[in-house]
This record gives sequence, C-alpha cells and structure tokens, in this order.
Amino acid sequence: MKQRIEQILAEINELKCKTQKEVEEARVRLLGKKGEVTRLFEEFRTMDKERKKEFGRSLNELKQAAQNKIEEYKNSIGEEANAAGPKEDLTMPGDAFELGSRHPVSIVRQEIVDIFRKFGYDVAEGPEIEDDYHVFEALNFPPNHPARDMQDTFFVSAGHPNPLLLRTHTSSVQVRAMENMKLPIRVICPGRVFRNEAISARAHCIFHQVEGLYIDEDVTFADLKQAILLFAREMFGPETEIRMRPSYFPFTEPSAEVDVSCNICHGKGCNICKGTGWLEIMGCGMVDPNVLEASGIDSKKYSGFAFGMGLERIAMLKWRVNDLRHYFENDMRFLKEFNTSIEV
Ligand code: 2U9
Repeated sequence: MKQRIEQILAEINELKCKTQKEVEEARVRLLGKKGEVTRLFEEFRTMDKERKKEFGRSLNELKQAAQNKIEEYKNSIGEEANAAGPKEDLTMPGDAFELGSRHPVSIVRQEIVDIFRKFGYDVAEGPEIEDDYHVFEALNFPPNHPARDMQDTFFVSAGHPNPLLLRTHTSSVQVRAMENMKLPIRVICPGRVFRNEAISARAHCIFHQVEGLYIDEDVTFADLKQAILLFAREMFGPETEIRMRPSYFPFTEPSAEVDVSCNICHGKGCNICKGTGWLEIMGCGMVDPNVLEASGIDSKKYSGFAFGMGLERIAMLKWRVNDLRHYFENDMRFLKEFNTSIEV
C-alpha cells in the first residue's frame, strides 16, 4: 500500500495538463469511481484497525493532493484562455439596429401644430375621460342630442347628472381654455377622441383630431376664411384653393365644411377626389354665442371662430392610404413606409 501511495503521489506531482479535456481525464483516472485513489480507499475500508492507523493519514493526504492538482489546472487553463483574449473579433462592426420612426398620424399632427404655432396659437391639451358638461352641455348640445346616446358615446359612469365619458371631440379642451385663459384666446388642441362606431375602412372607434379656437373682439367670418386659406396653403402647397359649403354643428353658427382643391389632378377630377376636383378636410364656423356665454364670455363684446379636422383623414389624403385600419394595426410593413430616420 505504501509503495502504491508513493507511486501515485509521484504521478500527481509530475502531472501536466494542457487542456480542460486532459484535466478531466486525469480527474477520472485518479478520483473517478474506478480511479486509482478511489480504489485505494476501497481497499482501506477492508483493513484492520492497526493498518488503518498506519495508512489513514497518508491516504487522505494523497486524495487532497490529487484534488488540489486537478483544481489548480482547471483554474489556470481557464485563465490562460482568458489572457489570450476573447474568441470574438471585437473590431468587427456591431449588428445594425433599426431606429423607430414616427407614426404617420404623429407626422401630420406635428405639421399642423407647427403651422398654427407660426400663426401665434398656443397648444392646449386636456383629459380623455371628460364629463358631460365639457363635452356636450357647454357646447350647446340639446339634452336629447343623438351624440349623447350610448350608441354614439362610450360612457364611463352613466346615470349621473354629469356622467363621465370618453371625449368624442377635443372641443372640451377649448371649453376648458375659455374657462381658464385670459382673452383674447388663440389655441390649437390636438388629441385622441373616441366614438362608439363599428370599425371599417372609413371609420374607427378611436381617432385623432386637431381643433382650433380664436376669440377676440370683432372676429368675423372673413378672419376664419383667411386663417383656413393660409393654413391650407402651408399644408397642401401655395397653389391650393379652398371652398366652403354650409353645414350645421351645435357649437358654431354659421357653420361650414371646408374643401381644398385636389392637388393630385389640380381640379381636373381623379379617383382620389372622385372626379369633383375637391377634397373635404375640415369643419369650421363662428362660435355660437350660447357657447361663449356658457363659459362666462360676453358674446356682445367678443366673437370667435373654431375649426376641427380628423388627422387620419388628412394623413389618408396626404399618403393616399385607402383603409383607416392601417393606422391602428402597427403592421411594420406599413409603418416602415414612413421611416424617415437614419439606420445606424
Ligand atoms: C368650442 C367651440 C367650437 C370645433 C369645430 C368642427 C367644426 C368640425 C369635425 C371635423 C372632422 C370633427 O374629426 S371630425 O369628425 N369637426 O367639423 N369642429 S367647428 O368647434 C368648436 C370647438 C370648441 C368651444
């Protein structure tokens, strides 16, 4: 036994390993289930007390020496590999990653807001969950108006004298502006609105608007016409013409729908303007005196105009998108069409 212990000890002292594979082989050879050291321990178990006393200590030292050597090689071979540097070539260019791009509705909103900012309008925002007063009552909607119906409006809390609901237009933001801002008021209100509509190529239950309001002394319909014409020329090009058709809204009197000349066929008629030469882009009108008075503005001294447009519709005209649902599905193939950012 003594001789074999010395032999194995010598073997351990001379052990040389270059790879982790060699270290593992040495571990199995010495300390594995059928390894040389393990076998000596099995023999040790069958010895009488006297012999156990004689070899116990040197056997334990042998096992410790084998374990230390193996451990030493395991660690040092790893260190050498690390010292030689990582296998990857760090001078290679990294994987390109795509930057996100702006959504077409955001692009159009920014363009519109920038134009009105240049005209001196402030931007105002307000809550998407509103109360009946700011969405309907203060805007001269009669109590039984169909927009107040569950079929048209999403109610958050019904059965209350002033129920909470998802705003159906951003006009509520202008009502709050009239309540809180000093006159004269010139605001532009971009925002998301909600209507209880079946989703189709031409309608969605969520969409975006930009509305505007100007209140001062002596504001006339001529001012409204000029503001809309200047906006249309900034937005659609300097050759653009506008026309107004009489309309009706509870909050404006008189009211009008605004068309711009079709900048695709230049008035000749094409399938975008359906042969008419005109494209409808917004509604507008002079603020009804009842609306001014509801917010505490003297309608004898002050007058104003307001307008509103749907952003998805403007974006559809600008990029000739024929289905509104594209704007809400976040299909990357669609969104990438508007990618103006630079790929790194
Ligand atoms: C106040 C007073 C008046 C806002 C206006 C329109 C006309 C209009 C539609 C365009 C397409 C809504 O998105 S759409 O469906 N809007 O035609 N909006 S005047 O009038 C106001 C707003 C606030 C205090």
